[in-house]
Amino acid sequence: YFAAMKRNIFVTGATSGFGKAIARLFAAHQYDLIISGRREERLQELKAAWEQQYGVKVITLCFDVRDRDAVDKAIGALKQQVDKIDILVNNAGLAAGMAPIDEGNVDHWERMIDTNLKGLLYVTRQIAPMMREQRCGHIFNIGSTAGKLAYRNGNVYCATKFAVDALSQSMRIDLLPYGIKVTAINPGMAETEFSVVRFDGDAEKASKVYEDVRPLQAEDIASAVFYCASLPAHVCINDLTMTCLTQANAFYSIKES
Ligand code: NDP
Ligand code: 8X3
Repeated sequence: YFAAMKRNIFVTGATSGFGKAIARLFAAHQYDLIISGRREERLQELKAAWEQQYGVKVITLCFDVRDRDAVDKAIGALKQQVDKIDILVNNAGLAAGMAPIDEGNVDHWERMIDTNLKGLLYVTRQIAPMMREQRCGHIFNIGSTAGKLAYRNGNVYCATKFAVDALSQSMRIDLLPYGIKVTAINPGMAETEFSVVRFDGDAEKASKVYEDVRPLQAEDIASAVFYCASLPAHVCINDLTMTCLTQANAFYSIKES
């Protein structure tokens, strides 16, 4: 009976950074996991480690969120294995490059729009009807301080996160008649693989982003998500913006003294 009551969480982009920390924290609290990403090896490693360490069930789904058919196929197969999804975390995302608008790389732009925006939509379109059927559920969208205030050379990345902000607001309205919560989590600078990805593997350039600051860590974001997910049924945190102590917003931060 208790096995049937067990809660689960589906985290996209769980092979690294926030997604990995979120999945681990929920596993530690006995949630079954559905974890996704493109790196199959990492998914398998995490599944083996967490099933052993936490005694939870971990389903891995290896797909690219930009590939609509792959999303539909993977989640279609998932629906044969689980009969509910308690929590969805739309986390998979990235920044590619950081250039003024007149010099931007159009391939970078498309990668960000396809991942951060269309990928989030493809996954949500599959999972939201399940939650509607269940008459409950909780969707987290990982936005950013970059989705609240634009910064220099942030242009398209900021635009995708502004769009996520709009989607979180609108999804909440659409889904609240069915008891589904929608929470936007908007972190500021956090040390993950984010900047290494943004600067195409240039570790030195990436580490410069966090020079003289004590950035958020992935575990900080995981704690915030867990807090929001642990509130009573009638309470929803709609929008949570979090930064490290020396950052005020996407535009303004100071050096650690
Ligand atoms: P990481 O690079 O550490 O993690 C990104 C995750 O997204 C990886 O697991 C990656 O998995 C997955 N991912 C990326 N592209 C795709 C894709 N096309 N299909 C499937 N999965 C994909 O970065 P973060 O943890 O920092 O980023 C997570 C989210 O947080 C992003 O949406 C980012 O924009 C946002 N964010 C980050 C901040 C930061 O400063 N770090 C601050 C605010 C928001 P794989 O490569 O295996 O596919
Ligand atoms: C990622 C953090 O500072 O590049 O959303 O906007 S930042």
